[in-house]
Formats: sequence, structure tokens, C-alpha cells
Amino acid sequence: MGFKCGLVGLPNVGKSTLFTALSSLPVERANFPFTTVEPNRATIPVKDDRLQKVAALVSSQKITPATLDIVDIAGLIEGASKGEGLGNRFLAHIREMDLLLHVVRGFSSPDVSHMPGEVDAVRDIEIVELELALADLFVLERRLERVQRQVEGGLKDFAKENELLARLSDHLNEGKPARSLPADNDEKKFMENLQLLTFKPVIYVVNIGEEEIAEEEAETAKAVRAFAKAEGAPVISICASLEGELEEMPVDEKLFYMEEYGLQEMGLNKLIRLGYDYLNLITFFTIKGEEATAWSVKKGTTARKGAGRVHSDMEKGFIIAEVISWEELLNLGSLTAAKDKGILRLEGRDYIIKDGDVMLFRFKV
Ligand SMILES: Nc1nc2c(ncn2[C@@H]2O[C@H](COP(=O)(O)OP(=O)(O)O)[C@@H](O)[C@H]2O)c(=O)[nH]1
Ligand SMILES: [Mg+2]
Repeated sequence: MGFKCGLVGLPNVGKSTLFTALSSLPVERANFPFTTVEPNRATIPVKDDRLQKVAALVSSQKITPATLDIVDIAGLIEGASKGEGLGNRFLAHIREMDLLLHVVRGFSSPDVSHMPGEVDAVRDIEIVELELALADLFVLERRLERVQRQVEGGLKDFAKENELLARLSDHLNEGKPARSLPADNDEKKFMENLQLLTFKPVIYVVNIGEEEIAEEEAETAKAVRAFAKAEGAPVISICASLEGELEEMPVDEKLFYMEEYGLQEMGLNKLIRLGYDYLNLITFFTIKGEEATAWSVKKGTTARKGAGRVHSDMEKGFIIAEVISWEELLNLGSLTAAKDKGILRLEGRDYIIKDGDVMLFRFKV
């Protein structure tokens, strides 16, 4: 089970270019097969220096990084909520995602047509969000009808739900996403269960032109940032076409051009890290024989559930976990030293995994 990030946005904004760049990311010293399952789905490694260090310590022959799944969802056009273009299929794909990477066009190129005309990132976002909001409204209306009948029938319990649904549909009717509706925690839980498209977490990815890379922040990105503030959504600028080309180059050439363009860090890596954080993911490591692996779990995951991430048998037969932070392990120099010093802790099934834990699970089959 991977965490799925879906690339959405209008046609010709650079989704596929970004997808190709992301799926060509090198996997350092790993021999894990990062095969693209389908042309539009890829499993990409999450770069993590800690894993490299842990692996070196135990002389791992095999290093397997944590991964995210990226899906290039075919272009959305106005009317998708009514079944235009790929319509419903498109929306069904989005429903499966844990995180949306909403790509907007920042680059202006006379060679690449842009359907709504002039490049205007905020208007483009609003077009896409309106389609998603309309699809959500459709879901809500049916639910609202059902609830209203129950309220009228004297089933008072539903009054609160009825009120929230009405407020939410007003909000969506204004073309605003569910995620920006002011709501308390209970209401947020409820909305999450509705599986609304506009409630999914989103990161806005502004695909800027090469000439804008060296700028602190491009004008388009600034406008998007101002817009995204209301939703509390992060914004990142990337020049997808250039980054894709850089990833194809030998390292020294890549570094040369990064400097030439004033690119301090690859935007692709920044994007993955941002997505990882935004999904509230943490990493733990396992060492088995000559294999070191990084695993992603949501913050708050217990040792037993974490074991299940590795293998379902390990969750079912979970006995105990031996735990040490990656840093402590590195300082002590070996697992044996950690055991001898009593620093390798024993933790039960309900232990909450911490970011950077090295976990050795004991289980019965
Ligand atoms: N100049 C420029 N062109 C780009 C950039 N990113 C993508 N393109 C071009 O825009 C066109 C559409 O890109 P594509 O990734 O297929 O867009 P999609 O429809 O959103 O998947 C292609 O011709 C790309 O080469 C960019 O950063 N700069
Ligand atoms: Mg495409």
C-alpha cells in the first residue's frame, strides 16, 4: 500500500512532463525495481540520507527507500463534472488519491497552446476547483435529500448534520473547495468520510519558465500563494521541463547546470519532501540480514500496525519490537553494541513509532 499523489490540472500545464521527471529520479545504491506499473503510474523513491547511513553501518547489500505513488491523471476540462472529456473516469481516479498535486501553468510559451487563453494561474485553479466542487455538490445533494427526509420525520439527531451539509453546499456553490470551509474537528471528520474531492489535501505546483528559476519567487507563484493562503495549502515552484532534462544528465553536468540556472536544490526533491510532510508521514527503518528498508507510516502509528506495513503476518503474530533511534545506532556503531549497552529498547504493540526509529520486530507465525 503506497501513498498516492495525483497530478491534476488543466491540459498543457506540464503534468506529464513533471510525471516523467519524477519517475526518472535515480535511486541511490538501491536495486529495488522502480518499475512504472502503467504509463501514468509510477512508484518513486523518497530520498533519505538517514537510510544510507544506517545501511552503510550494517553493510547492507540491498537498500530500499520509502516510496510514494504518483499518478498522472488525464487532463481535466471544463464540464468534467457533467461527463465531458474523460469526465467521470477522471473524477473516480481523483477519489482514490491521498494528496493532489495541482499543477498550474506559469511558463509562457507561444509554442504550447493554453486553452483558456492567457496564462493566469489563479483563474486556471478556479476552473479546476469549480469542476471538482460541482462533482462534490452532486454527491452532497443526494445525501442532503436523504438527511432532510430524516429530519422532517422527527429524527432529530440529523439536525446537526443537516446544518453542516447545507453550509457546505453553499460554500461549494460559490466554487470554493470543502477544505476551506471553517469547521471544527468533528465536522472535519465528517467531511473526510464524505470522500469529497475538494476536501483532499492539495499542493499547488507552479510550473515556471526557465527564465524565472533564479528569481526569489515568480509573479505567478506569488499570485498562487496569495490564493492558496485561504486554504492553508502549500505552493511550490518547479520548472518541470528543465528538471526532467537535468535528471537525465551525469551528476557533474547536472551540478554545473543547476549552478548556471541558480537552482539550489532540485525542485523535484523539495516537492516529494513537501508531499511527505503534508501527508503527515514519518519514516522508520528495518534491517534484515543484508537489507535495509525505509517505511512510511502516518504519524501516530503503533508498533503493531507498523509491523503490518512490512508484512501482514508480522502484525498478526506481533510479539514485541526492539527499537533504537537511527542516530543512537549510528553513535554506538552496531546493533550488538546497542544490545550490550541495553540501549536497544523493548516496546510493546501500542508503542507509537517515532520518525527515524530503527525497528526490529519479533513475531510468531
Ligand atoms: N517552455 C516550457 N514548456 C513546457 C514546460 N513544461 C512543459 N512544457 C511543454 O508543454 C507541453 C505540455 O506539457 P505536458 O506535460 O504534456 O502537459 P499536460 O497536458 O499537463 O500533461 C509540452 O509540449 C511540454 O514540452 C516548461 O516548464 N517550460
Ligand atoms: Mg498529460
